[in-house]
Amino acid sequence: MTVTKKHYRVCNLCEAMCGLEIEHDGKQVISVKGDPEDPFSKGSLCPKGALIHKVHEDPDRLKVPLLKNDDGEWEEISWNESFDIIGGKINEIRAKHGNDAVALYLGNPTVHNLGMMLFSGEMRRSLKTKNFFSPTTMDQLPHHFIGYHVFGHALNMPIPDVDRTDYFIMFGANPIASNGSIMSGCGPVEKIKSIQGRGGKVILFDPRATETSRVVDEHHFILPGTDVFFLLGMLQLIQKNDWIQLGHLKSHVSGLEKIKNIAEEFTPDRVEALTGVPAPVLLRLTKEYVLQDRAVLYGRMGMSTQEHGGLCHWIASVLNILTNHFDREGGAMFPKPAVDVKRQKGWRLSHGRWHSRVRKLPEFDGELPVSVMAEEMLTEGKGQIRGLITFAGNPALSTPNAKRLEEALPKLDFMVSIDIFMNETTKHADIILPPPSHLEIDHYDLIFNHFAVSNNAKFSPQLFQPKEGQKYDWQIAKELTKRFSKLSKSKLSFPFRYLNPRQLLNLALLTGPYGKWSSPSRWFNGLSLNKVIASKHGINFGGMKPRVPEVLNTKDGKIQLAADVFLKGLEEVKLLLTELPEQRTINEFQLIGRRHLRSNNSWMHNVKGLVRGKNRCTAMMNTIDATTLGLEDAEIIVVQSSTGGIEIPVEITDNIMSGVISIPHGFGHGKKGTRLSVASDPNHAGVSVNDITDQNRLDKVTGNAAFSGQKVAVRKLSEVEKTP
Ligand SMILES: Nc1nc2c(c(=O)[nH]1)N[C@H]1C(S)=C(S)[C@@H](COP(=O)(O)OP(=O)(O)OC[C@H]3O[C@@H](n4cnc5c(=O)[nH]c(N)nc54)[C@H](O)[C@@H]3O)O[C@H]1N2
Ligand SMILES: Nc1nc2c(c(=O)[nH]1)N[C@H]1C(S)=C(S)[C@@H](COP(=O)(O)OP(=O)(O)OC[C@H]3O[C@@H](n4cnc5c(=O)[nH]c(N)nc54)[C@H](O)[C@@H]3O)O[C@H]1N2
Ligand code: SF4
Ligand SMILES: [Mo]
Repeated sequence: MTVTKKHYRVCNLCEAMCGLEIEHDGKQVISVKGDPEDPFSKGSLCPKGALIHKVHEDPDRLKVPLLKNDDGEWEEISWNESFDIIGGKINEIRAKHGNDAVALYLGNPTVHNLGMMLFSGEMRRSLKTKNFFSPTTMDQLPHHFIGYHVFGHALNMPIPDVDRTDYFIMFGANPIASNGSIMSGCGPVEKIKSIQGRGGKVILFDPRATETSRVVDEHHFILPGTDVFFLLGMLQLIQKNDWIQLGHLKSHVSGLEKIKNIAEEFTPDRVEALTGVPAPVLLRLTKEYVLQDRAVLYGRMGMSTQEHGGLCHWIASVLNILTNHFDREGGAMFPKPAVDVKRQKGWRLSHGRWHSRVRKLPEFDGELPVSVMAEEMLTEGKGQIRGLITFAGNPALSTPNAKRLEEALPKLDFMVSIDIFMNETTKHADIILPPPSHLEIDHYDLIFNHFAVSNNAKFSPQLFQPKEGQKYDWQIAKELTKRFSKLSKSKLSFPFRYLNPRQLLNLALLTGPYGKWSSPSRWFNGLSLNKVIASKHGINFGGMKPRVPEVLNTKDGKIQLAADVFLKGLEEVKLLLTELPEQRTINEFQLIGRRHLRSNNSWMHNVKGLVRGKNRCTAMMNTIDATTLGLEDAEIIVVQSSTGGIEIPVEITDNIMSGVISIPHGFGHGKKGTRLSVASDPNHAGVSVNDITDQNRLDKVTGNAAFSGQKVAVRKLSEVEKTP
């Protein structure tokens, strides 16, 4: 008779951090449910978490290192041999061409993995390269930017207190599909319903009527890339009517005078013309927001990855601060995580210490915009990237104009990928090193607890043993670091040389804000790893508490309302507005993205249970536009941009603004050479929208990729085929 057991852990597939209750027999998973006793997630779960074991069981998942031989065929090799080859090849490139000739891309799952979070930084340091990249620069860079320039540290990112707010305005976020981003908290539907249940209101601005628009109180269409004008319109009304109330922040802000008249030209009528949002809506919402005691403005991907992403996040924070909706319950607040990465790492923060070689774009916190990666490989000269390490990333599908990167990857002298699959990126590597699955590792969320709507600590022990001899992500990073360090004449930092992830985590918890060693009064009841492990379902320390001024790391210890980078950026935008808008032709559209609850960026389409049903890789288009173009539903269209074209079925709907089309990212699995079963599934392989996104479209202030609002031309495939 098989004995079934229960295992408790945190799902590390997205930012929500749902507690899982996994029933298993020691070898196989029997069921995955939401853990009702997890004090943070209270039983919530999504289809991805419910199928987390299908990634573990996926026959396509790699388990042994693979080397591409001279004939281009894959051979199994031993772990030690692969570490030595990689060390040799990478150091050879560095010795011959300099440290910058090797680039490192740390992909999205890095931040969802304890071992990688701890050890990838060591590897980064050992490489001493200026060519470091991650999805930060096509994602949340504006959040870090205001963290740094306004509050003094890139991780000082204000989080909306959704559990206690009564008035929640969202720009460009779709939490019902994404489960919340830079707002970790499970169960978005329940959260929205409970705001409504206490008499509150939720408002959403999005060019598409999304899954989230269906549960909020008000959804307003807004033209892509114009959110900043709406926010400036709110600021104009607040300043003109003298609705400013700084509350307890009065003695903690600087720059109030400098921002006094910055929004005066953004009158409601002008804002309506720029954004498509009726002037009365701006007037009413601004008043409601100001009058509500507990209100908050929040923006996510749609507001971050657009040409004015940095300015949007700046003005949104300025608004929350000026209206007494900041550092107070129900407003935007700073979490206090049990492991404070800021304190532990003593991060050196910077902006503009060096610039990319070709386009001269500045680094931020040691990393360059991912949009320059391909050109740094393809442009000859000193400092050209000739070697690449990708760790948990699929940039051949994820990055702007990834087609160009696909051209560049085969030309590299050497490439290594640390990944669980042979996919569109890793197939280009010379060596692939596969770490264990998500159920075979210990986990603690070091990063997303910094964005959590209430403070928590939960440890997830390893459930299953990996294949014998298989190395964990952190061991791979450590082995490679040792080899790269030889050339750099550096060493692993002291604790990383001797301690494993559990020991490092224990140290961080003990010395963290709730830790046993944080003060003598906590000596008997403070936090340690043992205490967290014993709690099984996790410990919740309650909601966010006011943290200003203690949390601020700025030079004068105050909130910087008027940092120069933003003031300058705003002046440039105002200049652009003096140019006459171009007339739109019927074929011209603005492109926006899309996420779906049952997929996860570029890598979970291989789970059959998630991709069941109709093809989700479609171009959504408004019924009126489709009629004008004579299109029928599911007809193939050609979407052409400045960088290329893709063929994709159109999905005709009323749920999108006229003049806008929406295409999801992360598809394009049909490309040859992968070992993914989805590659041969014509219904779900899809096409890659990043074959047509333009790497030159950036948020000027931050350097973040500007996916939203890119101009594209749409034609019927049959018409394009007719044209010689
Ligand atoms: N057009 C467009 N492009 C976008 C976006 C968009 O909205 N529109 N979104 C952007 C955003 S926000 C992000 S975050 C990026 C994501 O882009 P990437 O950083 O490329 O991340 P993923 O696409 O999630 O790919 C993750 C990779 O990690 C592997 N992996 C999964 N788990 C592990 C693990 O535990 N260890 C290791 N070693 N590997 C693992 C997977 O097999 C996969 O290859 O895409 C960006 N690209
Ligand atoms: N199921 C699932 N969950 C995920 C992911 C996933 O791939 N699948 N990815 C994870 C990652 S890496 C991230 S970064 C988060 C992202 O989390 P979210 O930001 O919540 O998710 P998105 O679906 O990207 O939502 C962006 C919304 O912005 C809208 N939008 C586009 N352009 C504009 C604009 O100019 N203005 C306004 N106001 N809106 C605009 C889009 O229509 C879209 O609905 O999700 C995470 N969670
Ligand atoms: S919402 Fe995110 S954390 Fe929760 S189960 Fe789904 S993928 Fe996992
Ligand atoms: Mo992301």
